[in-house]
Amino acid sequence: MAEARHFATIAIVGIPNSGKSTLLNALVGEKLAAVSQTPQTTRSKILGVVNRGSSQFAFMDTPGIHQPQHALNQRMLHHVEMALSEADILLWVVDADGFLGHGEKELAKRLKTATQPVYLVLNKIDLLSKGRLLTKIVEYKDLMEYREIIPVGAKMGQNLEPLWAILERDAPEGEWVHDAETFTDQTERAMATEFIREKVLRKTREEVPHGVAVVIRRWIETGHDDFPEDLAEDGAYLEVEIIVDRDNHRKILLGSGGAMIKDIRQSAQRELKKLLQRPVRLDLHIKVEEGWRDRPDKLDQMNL
Ligand SMILES: Nc1nc2c(ncn2[C@@H]2O[C@H](COP(=O)(O)OP(=O)(O)OP(=O)(O)O)[C@@H](O)[C@H]2O)c(=O)[nH]1
Ligand SMILES: [Mg+2]
Repeated sequence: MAEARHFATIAIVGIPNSGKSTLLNALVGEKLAAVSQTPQTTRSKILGVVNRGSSQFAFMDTPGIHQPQHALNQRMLHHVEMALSEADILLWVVDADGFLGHGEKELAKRLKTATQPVYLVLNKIDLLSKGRLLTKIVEYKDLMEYREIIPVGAKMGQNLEPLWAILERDAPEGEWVHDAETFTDQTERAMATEFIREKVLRKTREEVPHGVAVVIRRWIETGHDDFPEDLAEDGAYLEVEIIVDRDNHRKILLGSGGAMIKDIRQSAQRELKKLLQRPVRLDLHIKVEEGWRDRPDKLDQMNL
């Protein structure tokens, strides 16, 4: 008789910057989600599928939970709620090197009301000693009950095997939902958009990253009238708008003599070449759209 199949939907939740997207990428073994040190990097729900033996795991990376200040943030939190309601297993990712603050305490209150088991993932173990890690475990144990507590270092892929072993042990019996080749629900276009925004976030600070959105206006392949003559035939030419909230943010993004936007363009182009595995030419335009984060029509257009 064939071995029984197992299937689990797993929500990856936590406050901003704890390393949720880094963990998703590490578990899937592909870069699916943008990663940066700016809180609120992830704005939607990102699926990553992994098959191991008889088990299929559907991980959902989610935006970091925070106080919503704009319609955009409310939509971000809606993605988290969706993931929390769909999942069989909740992975609560915390920055073990960080301070256990108000955000974590509020989240613990929310997770206590969940019907699913909560697995505490203490991330960034590369940054702290064994002694401090033990102190952290004690602090978090005070907040609520966990099915398991698993220390990992998502960035360097440390200690992921024990996490896999636990997930394989606990995945409920059930048919696979995704076919064996599927590893994400993200289109190349969606990933390209996110990776361009990631480059902007990595190079800007404070208020600028939060007010930035990226929209691919045109994606042109060979044969089109506007396809650049000097681009290799298998290349892709992308006309991209970087939307900012204020005119002074536009100036910051441009940088002196256009140095900043040039830098962003070059690093985004490199990243997209890796993603698409062919030559890419990016054309970036900065556009000011004041208050876009509170405009439902804009958010709809951006699939947020
Ligand atoms: N040292 C170290 N840094 C890590 C580790 N995991 C993630 N980081 C860093 O933490 C920062 C935040 O990582 P993300 O994966 O973007 O965090 P996130 O939880 O998805 O953040 P939001 O999308 O904003 O909610 C990045 O600078 C990562 O490189 C880790 O294991 N060790
Ligand atoms: Mg993220």
